[in-house]
Amino acid sequence: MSNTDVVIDEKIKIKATEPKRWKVILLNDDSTPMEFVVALLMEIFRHTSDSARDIMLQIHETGSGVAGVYSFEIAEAKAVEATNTARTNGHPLQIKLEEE
Ligand code: TYC
Repeated sequence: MSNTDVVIDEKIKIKATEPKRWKVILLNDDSTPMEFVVALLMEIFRHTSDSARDIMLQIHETGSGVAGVYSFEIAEAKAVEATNTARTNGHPLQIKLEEE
């Protein structure tokens, strides 16, 4: 081996883990309109109309649902964008992030 070859330490290789993923969770409330939540899930979280409707109904019936799973930075940006859109339209929609 020449003195310019790179040796990857096996211990470092094993310790390198996948980056953590974060769930963006929408919570139910009594006044955010169903159609607004469906539109938000389609526009910000890139769902189809069918999957957006399914998730919205799950939130409505169980209290919460996962809009998507992302790196922390993307999850935070989408949560902020969705919250701002909700507030701009006068809706109380609550969103939280949870580690997967
Ligand atoms: N429960 C709301 C209604 O009956 C609909 C709703 C769904 C609100 C999902 C928030 O994250 C939510 N209009």
